[in-house]
Amino acid sequence: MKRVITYGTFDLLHYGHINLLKRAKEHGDYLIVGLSTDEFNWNEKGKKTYFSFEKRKQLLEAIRYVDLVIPENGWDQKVTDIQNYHVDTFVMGNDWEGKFDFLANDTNAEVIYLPRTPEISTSQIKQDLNKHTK
Ligand code: C2G
Repeated sequence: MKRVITYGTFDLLHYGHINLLKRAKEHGDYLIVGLSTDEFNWNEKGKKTYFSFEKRKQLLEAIRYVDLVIPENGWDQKVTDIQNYHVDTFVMGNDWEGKFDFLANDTNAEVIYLPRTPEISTSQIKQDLNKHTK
């Protein structure tokens, strides 16, 4: 069984995320998602999520491509996650291009960056919603 892992906040969940998860799953048979906790988002990414970790986890677990959701508590857990979950392939959107190449040296995992879905982002959604409200 080929195991794939990816990480993110996934808030607000949109089709760009789904496109990423779909393509990540195509690289194996089992997809693990490291979901950023509320504390990690706030303390490390400066992001206040709209949905709590539990709600974002519920959403991700409902996606057909996702097999397991684990908490992402910090930047430094990827090596141990890859080892503990016997991951073969690490996937991220190419806005992270190059940032995680070290994982290929520190683990046996292949590192793959996939093109983002260009026209959609959570900030774009928020901007559009603000425009359309009176
Ligand atoms: N993504 C995408 N297309 C978009 C938006 C996002 O392909 N239009 C991808 C991102 O490239 C990322 C994943 O969807 O691979 C999750 O995006 P975010 O929730 O924004 O993740 P991020 O905050 O970048 O956190 O340790 C890694 C971090 O947790 C990644």
